[in-house]
Amino acid sequence: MVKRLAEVALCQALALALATVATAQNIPLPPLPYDYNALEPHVDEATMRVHHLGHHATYTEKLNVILATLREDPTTKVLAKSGVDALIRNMDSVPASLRTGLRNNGGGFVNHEFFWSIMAPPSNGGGGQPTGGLLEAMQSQFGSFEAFQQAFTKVALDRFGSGWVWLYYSLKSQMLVVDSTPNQDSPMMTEADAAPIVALDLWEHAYYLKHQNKRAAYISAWWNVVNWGRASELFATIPVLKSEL
Ligand code: MN3
Repeated sequence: MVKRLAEVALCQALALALATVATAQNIPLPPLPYDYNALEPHVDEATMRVHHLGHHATYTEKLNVILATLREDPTTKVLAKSGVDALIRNMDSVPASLRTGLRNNGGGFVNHEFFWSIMAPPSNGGGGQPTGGLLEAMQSQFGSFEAFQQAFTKVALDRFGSGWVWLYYSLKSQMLVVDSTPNQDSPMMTEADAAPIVALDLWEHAYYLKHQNKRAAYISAWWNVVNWGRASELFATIPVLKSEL
């Protein structure tokens, strides 16, 4: 009996140790770079809380299950270490059985982390317009910043159902691109060296509490919190990316 109890205790200790190792390897939910109410009144606190603690947390949890599955197999173990961005940019490297899960949950993980990073409170850099090279590229390609905003808004309104609208730089065509993707897809999934500059979540969970079905009102409010300083910095790093190709 004593021996049996010792065995049970040992098993429990081993299970706990294994669970601790697995948990230690888990990617945590990336924190918001500001308070939940920081984007008020343009993006409301209730939406930010459920969006981050509900939706983004769920994508993160499900991504961790996929990464744990990759780690279990010696032939795919190395992939789990390559970083989520690298996996998204190279979906074909992942076993077909895990690809849909990675597309949805890896996409959801990186898209939301990026989305939080390109917003800022109006009192701390949100709104206005870009500067430097990004503004010049917009003027050259779209005619003006306002014309870019109109093009971006149109693509956002035309996306049927859930998805994202993006401004990204295509290293392949050496141009800024405005386009939308369905679900949690990213331009990086179809163009491995696409460099996202800004993105807007078009899922109803991103605006329904405040704007109900009025996507146009959500987009219009969102311009007040776009972190153009960050977007301009991202654009400025592109020549560095180019030289690394
Ligand atoms: Mn979302």
